[in-house]
Amino acid sequence: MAFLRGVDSHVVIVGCGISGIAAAQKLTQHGFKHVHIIEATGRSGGRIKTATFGNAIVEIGANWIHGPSQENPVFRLACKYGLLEKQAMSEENQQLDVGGHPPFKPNWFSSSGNKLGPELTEPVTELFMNCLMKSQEFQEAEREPLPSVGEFIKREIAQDMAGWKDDARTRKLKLAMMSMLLKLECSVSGTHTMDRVGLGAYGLYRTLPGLDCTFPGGYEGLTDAMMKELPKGIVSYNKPVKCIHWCDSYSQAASSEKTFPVVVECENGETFPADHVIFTVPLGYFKKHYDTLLSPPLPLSKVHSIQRMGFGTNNKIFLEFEQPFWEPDCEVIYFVWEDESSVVDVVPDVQRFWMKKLFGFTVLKPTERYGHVLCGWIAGHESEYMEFLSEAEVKDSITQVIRRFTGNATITPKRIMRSAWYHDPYTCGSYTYVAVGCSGFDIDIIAEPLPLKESHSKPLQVLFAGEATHRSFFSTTHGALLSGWREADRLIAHYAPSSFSEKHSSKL
Ligand code: 6YU
Repeated sequence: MAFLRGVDSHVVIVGCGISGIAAAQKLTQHGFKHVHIIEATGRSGGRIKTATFGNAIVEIGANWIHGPSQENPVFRLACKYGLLEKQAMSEENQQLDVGGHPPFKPNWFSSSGNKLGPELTEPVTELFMNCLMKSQEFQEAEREPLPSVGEFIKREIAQDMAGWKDDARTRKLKLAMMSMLLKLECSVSGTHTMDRVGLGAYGLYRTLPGLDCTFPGGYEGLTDAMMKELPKGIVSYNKPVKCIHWCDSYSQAASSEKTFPVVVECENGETFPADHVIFTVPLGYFKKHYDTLLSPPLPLSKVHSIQRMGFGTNNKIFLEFEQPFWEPDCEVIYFVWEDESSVVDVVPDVQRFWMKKLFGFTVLKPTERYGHVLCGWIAGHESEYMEFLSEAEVKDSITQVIRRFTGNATITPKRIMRSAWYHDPYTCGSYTYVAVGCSGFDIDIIAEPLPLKESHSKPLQVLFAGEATHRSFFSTTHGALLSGWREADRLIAHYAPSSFSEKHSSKL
């Protein structure tokens, strides 16, 4: 039988986000001739999604390059395509190491309409950041003292409080500030509450040096530039995949010249035969559809890891104003609810008080480019509930909150727009976190190709990429990109002469 050379094999990639595009890029550059991407929606980019808001360009999905320095492939590509500003590419910017928390200049407001000064906010922030850093230290430890990051931080704060000399009012206010910082972490981790984020595995996520930067022309410029390097017509759009039939389970016409081990079936009945499929759908979508997406079904080990891993919601609310109510150098605005006198990151009555989960806003800079535009951040079930409301209802609630916190009853946003990632049918949330009870092995198991190693069937039929499959950069664009390259490399290595000779040496 003639040896099927890699370049002649048929590869179908499901999903045209950055991981799918990256896999296609690497395979086509390597000479693979039959690579095809099938995408459920009418566009490329997935969770990299840029939109216009008035005269401004805003990001509905990914916002920053986290850690823009040489080890970050998104940064390298963005530089190659000329998509970044000089300052972001400077050596100085690349060398700054801020451990994933850029030191944005804050303005703090409280629910009684007061501004909070640095004498109060700085020690609270410092204590909170110390607790957060300590939370990352248990990855190598034999045991974790508590199951979740949320419980650990709350315990650390309670222990520190024993030494506080403040009066009762200040003490209460400090705890309310801690609650706000915990809600901020819910947005960072993309979770409903930090009580769901596993303490033992929290240190798995690796930050890179470089002060986070944005794309002045929009993040989508990156995926657009990558798409331009792919052969024309490589993507079939508006074709949601219904099922991947692997293990020769789909009967193919006897007249076909060649039979394929895998057949990708779309919702519209169309089928795409393949030697290999690279599956890149978001973990949120996978959690919802894993029982019907593959036939034969996924092995139980994979199902359990998919169920165990976390995938939550983090949404943005953009607001435009005639005039700023923040200081000119302000980069982030924090809202502290003074009635939260114990450290909490969930809202008891979501329908009435969902807006209390919004920790605050980042200020879109520079003003000459954006005007006076804020981006509000809200995570969790409160964020999912917000998606059910009309934009007018969201605008009304947020306007009331801003008026209360600033003490200015006339402030009215000109324009509003919000994301709705939970109800996006092909994402079902925002990004991955390592939940309580999970470890890096769950990520490895999700990433393991089918058939599993112990099986004797033809290898590498279904491969898995996407941000959720990257052990240290899950939840990021660079994690997604690297996962796409990883799976392309796996196929390339599979057909490489050395692996060919190794596999066949016993027969020679
Ligand atoms: C980053 C950032 N950022 C904010 C918000 C979001 C995300 N991320 P894709 O989903 O792109 O592609 C899959 C495709 O599959 C898609 O096109 C689907 O339509 C398609 N599909 C699905 N089902 C299908 C079917 N049945 N058939 C066919 N096709 C199908 N990342 O680097 N910087 O600032 C942010 C942010 C609101 C929603 C982000 C950020 C995450 C990235 O956007 C995301 O990882 C990648 O784009 C995913 O690419 P992909 O190809 O895998 O999937 C300590 C510790 C804590 C750990 N966390 C640290 C925090 C870091 C995360 N950061 C944050 C947040 C922001 C602000």
